[in-house]
Amino acid sequence: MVAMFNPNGSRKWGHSTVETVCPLDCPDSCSLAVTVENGRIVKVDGSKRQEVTAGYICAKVRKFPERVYGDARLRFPGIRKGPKGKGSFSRVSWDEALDLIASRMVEIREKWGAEAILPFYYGGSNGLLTQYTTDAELFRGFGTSRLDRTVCAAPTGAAAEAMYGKMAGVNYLDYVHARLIVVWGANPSTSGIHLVPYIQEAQRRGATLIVIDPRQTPLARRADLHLPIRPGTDVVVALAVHDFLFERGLADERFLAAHTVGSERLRERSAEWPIARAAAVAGIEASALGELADLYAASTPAIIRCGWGLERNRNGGNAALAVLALPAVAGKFGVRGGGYTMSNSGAWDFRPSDFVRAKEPPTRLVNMNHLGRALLEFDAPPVKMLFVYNCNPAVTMPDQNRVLRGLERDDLFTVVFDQVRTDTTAYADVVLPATTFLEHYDIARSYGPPSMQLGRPVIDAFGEARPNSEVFGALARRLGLSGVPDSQEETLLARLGAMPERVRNDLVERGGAVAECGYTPVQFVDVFPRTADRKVNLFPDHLEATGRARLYVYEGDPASEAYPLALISPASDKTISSTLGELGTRAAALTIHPEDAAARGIEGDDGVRIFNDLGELHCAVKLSAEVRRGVVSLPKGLWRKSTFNGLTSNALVPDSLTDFGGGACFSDARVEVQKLARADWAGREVRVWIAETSH
Ligand SMILES: Nc1nc2c(c(=O)[nH]1)N[C@H]1C(S)=C(S)[C@@H](COP(=O)(O)OP(=O)(O)OC[C@H]3O[C@@H](n4cnc5c(=O)[nH]c(N)nc54)[C@H](O)[C@@H]3O)O[C@H]1N2
Ligand SMILES: Nc1nc2c(c(=O)[nH]1)N[C@H]1C(S)=C(S)[C@@H](COP(=O)(O)OP(=O)(O)OC[C@H]3O[C@@H](n4cnc5c(=O)[nH]c(N)nc54)[C@H](O)[C@@H]3O)O[C@H]1N2
Ligand code: SF4
Ligand SMILES: [Mo]
Repeated sequence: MVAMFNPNGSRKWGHSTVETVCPLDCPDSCSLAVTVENGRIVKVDGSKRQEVTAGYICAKVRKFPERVYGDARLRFPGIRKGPKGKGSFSRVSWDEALDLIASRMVEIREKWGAEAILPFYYGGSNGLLTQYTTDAELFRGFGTSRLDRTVCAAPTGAAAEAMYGKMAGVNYLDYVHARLIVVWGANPSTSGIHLVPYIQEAQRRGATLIVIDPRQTPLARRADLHLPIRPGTDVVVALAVHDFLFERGLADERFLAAHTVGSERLRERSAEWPIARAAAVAGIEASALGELADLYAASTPAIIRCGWGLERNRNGGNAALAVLALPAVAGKFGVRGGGYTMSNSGAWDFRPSDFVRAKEPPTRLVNMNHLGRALLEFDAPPVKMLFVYNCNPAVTMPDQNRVLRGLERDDLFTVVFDQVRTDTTAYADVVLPATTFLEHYDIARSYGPPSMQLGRPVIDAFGEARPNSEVFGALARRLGLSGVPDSQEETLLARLGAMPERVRNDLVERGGAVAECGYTPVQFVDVFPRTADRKVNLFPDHLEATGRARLYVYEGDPASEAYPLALISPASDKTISSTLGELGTRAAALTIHPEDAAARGIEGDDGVRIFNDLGELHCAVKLSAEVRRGVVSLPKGLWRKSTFNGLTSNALVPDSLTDFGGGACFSDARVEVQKLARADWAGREVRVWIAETSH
């Protein structure tokens, strides 16, 4: 039956081009054309099936065959044979590996209770079949601890949910109609490349472009106005625009009365932030902030592309609220090319977790940003088994040193299920090989331009790799949980069966084509808030109860005299989070403003030591005014091999949480930087890390 989805797949001989989709954690969800020759992938490229993809994709995924067939790929299940962290394994069969995991799960449940097992997963593969299917049936059915998946989009998601009920955002296609585009804490030139041509076309048609980012991103260079604010100050910048709108009588009182609640309380809080005060806190010229307010008030259609850069700090939830409130207060909805774009993943009429049959048990909920604490400090019960999939927490979670100390625990049984050998698999007791999206079925739901597409295997599974759905299904069967499918085809059919009929038909009848692709809703014409009263909640005070936040209140900057520099870690064009980092061949460099470097006697060919009370990191340095003074930047997604001493920026990131939403505070790392004596980085460590990168 499933063959119908896969007319060309896994062909052993001959040449074919198969249509599928990229499910990586990127907003674009490109439609792909994959060329296969004699059962081997020879080319991955964009297809035109999805309008926004328009036949081109990023360089990362064009290189994906190097990952599929690369040296780092896991071929077989393995059991640890050396110390934790070393990553050496003896090959075992799937049956041996799964029997061992199942028997450990039973033993742990008997001795400590099932809550001593912690599943740990995130967006490695963002599809609807690679998570919330048999994995959820297994872990819910067994009664393990639950994971609060907060590492990304937690504060922005909480804000968008509370304020708008995650109303659908503006499609990329509609950006050409805007007269003003504000790119706020987003860097689409790297992190969602298909938006860029629409912004450029709007500019050709005369639109004004404003970028709000501590770095001079490629779009900031082409913008009419760039506000290089200090990280974590977005909330006061947005409140100053609100204050300007309210005080000058430029707020859209008719819209506020008809479609919102809470504007008076927002107005009170924004009154604290006149432009001069906000500009001083944000470290920008008051005139530039005034210009933002003026232009935003005066331009229609005006659109805000809100990214995730603004959420990754202690003020991140309030920043998202204050930014998303702007189109409501300024009356920017109701026209094509006006409104906002945030994540669209919540814009569908269902949530993936709705499809899980097993009820969610009321077990311990662990905030994933506290992984290190969970492993080292939790008792009642302690974490005795960690089951990692779709995630690389040894490098991607806050407070890396604490995470690594936790992973080193001898009495912790760690399973890591991944496609390649990563910094996390090095700590596994059992390692399991996963298929890539070119070897299994998936359903990719975009969080950028609204689309849903069927992904299908274009080659046979590499080595003994297996899809998530089958592995968790097989474990469920061993543990006596009934009714859990253990083939990916069954999982696919069950998911399709649970989808709204229109979406299912699009996916199936058009041979796995695109549902909703050309859907270009105008906010407040075609789509409305999905809050209980259908209004925009400008002061969702229930959020105050869920975090430590007071709404629209700025919590200050964590900088100190000892650690004055803000370290940020924006997305890089080499990796998607840490995925594809195995192909990296260059040592990472810290970008620092030339004046900050000069003040510390640092020159371009030096090594640097970046440090705070949590740890220190040694790496190369790049002097550039693309970061503002007081801010330093290292790429997101680094592997341990990328730096001289085997740590990533997360070694300097506190595991404190955002004002609400429980999010990660990656941009709250405050550090000092010193020149590294050459002798320090000409040592053995350097050779090891650099040598490993040069395959
Ligand atoms: N190539 C590539 N693409 C990706 C990813 C990747 O790793 N690589 N990751 C994917 C994922 S998981 C996500 S969540 C998205 C993220 O997509 P984006 O939000 O676009 O990416 P980021 O790089 O996290 O942050 C965007 C910008 O915010 C800036 N920034 C940092 N701190 C602040 C701040 O406090 N305020 C403001 N205004 N700006 C700030 C950074 O300098 C950066 O340029 O991208 C996805 N796409
Ligand atoms: N310093 C700093 N750290 C950050 C961020 C930052 O801005 N700064 N950004 C954060 C953000 S936005 C995010 S989203 C997180 C992401 O962090 P993670 O969730 O850890 O994502 P990845 O690093 O991409 O790791 C995903 C892993 O899943 C594996 N995988 C992919 N598909 C499958 C599959 O089908 N089955 C199995 N079993 N495995 C699979 C991949 O091979 C990869 O190793 O990182 C966060 N970390
Ligand atoms: S990572 Fe993003 S841009 Fe690259 S192919 Fe996938 S969806 Fe497209
Ligand atoms: Mo993310």
